[in-house]
Amino acid sequence: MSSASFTPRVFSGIQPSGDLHLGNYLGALKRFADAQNQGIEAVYCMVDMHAITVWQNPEDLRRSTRELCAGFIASGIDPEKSILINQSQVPEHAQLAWVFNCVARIGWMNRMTQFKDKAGKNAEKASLGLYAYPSLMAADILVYHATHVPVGEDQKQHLELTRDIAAKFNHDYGVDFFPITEPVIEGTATRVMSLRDGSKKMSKSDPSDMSRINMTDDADTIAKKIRKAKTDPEPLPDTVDALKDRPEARNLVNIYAALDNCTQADVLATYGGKQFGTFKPALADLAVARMSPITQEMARLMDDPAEIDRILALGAVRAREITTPILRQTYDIIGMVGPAV
Ligand code: AQP
Repeated sequence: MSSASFTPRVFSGIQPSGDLHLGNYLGALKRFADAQNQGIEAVYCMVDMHAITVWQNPEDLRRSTRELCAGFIASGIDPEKSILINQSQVPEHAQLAWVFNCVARIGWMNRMTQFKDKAGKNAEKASLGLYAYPSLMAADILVYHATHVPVGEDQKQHLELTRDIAAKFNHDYGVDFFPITEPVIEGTATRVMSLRDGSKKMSKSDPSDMSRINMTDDADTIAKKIRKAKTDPEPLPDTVDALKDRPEARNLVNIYAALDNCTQADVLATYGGKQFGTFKPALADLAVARMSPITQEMARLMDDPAEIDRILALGAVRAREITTPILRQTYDIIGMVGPAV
């Protein structure tokens, strides 16, 4: 069964595993906020159980989870309209993940490039959780019967696996129970690249802080990072096509377009033929103008962690109204004895 026969519902998650950066904002948070008034129920999740697939200092995990919640709200997600949760407060995610561990095949997991990238040459020493991560991600989505998942391009392979797991479950048990989820990967910033290397995505775990703009950076830091961003010696071209083999230039143009809600062509209509000495200060001003109010609001929200905890606890109650019956029905389909559904 495609997702078309299910009530539309959006789910997406972000790991509280370090500082939020511009890639998370443009590839995820901003798009969630932009979509909020479309009248579709949405669940946004701080995926703390994914975060612990690599070791986290407990105090840092607590702080990052609250800061991420502050980041969602400061970016424009209204916790009254959308459901905001941290994953560990909704135990059905982990319970369904176990079922999916028994549906997914080891060969499927072996193809996941994120595991290969993160585990590197030391795969034998990686946690079992890091390996099984995509199965938990499938459960995160399908425990809500979510039909649409807005994400950055890096998550495409995991979403294909989610579809495979849903299809195999439905096939194995002869049901049309889980939707075949649609990834929503659109806009000019589905893959924001490192400011130091246009071939690598901007990432929390990059050892160089200069490679990313953090959502907690102040105006001077943002301006400095953009000034020092790697570029080539040519002026900006007049056409989008001419950016093809210029990854660093393309990245800065994409960032400008995403921050300004316009297209790459619009940016080049203004800056085509101009040197980076002109473009970078304009980009820095735009980035500061867009990010500073969010950074300030995050700091204000972080002054009241009890309020953040209250929002997450309320979100979990609302989430479980959806997840409890879906898990119960799943158990019933696979033959586990329990209350009648
Ligand atoms: N560079 C990016 N460009 C566009 N979107 C991005 N996302 C992440 N990086 C970029 C999107 O942000 C959402 C949450 O990501 P996450 O934190 O759960 O995933 P991640 O891939 O682990 O983020 P990082 O920063 O890359 O962390 P590390 O360094 O730990 O791997 C997702 O929608 C993701 O697509």
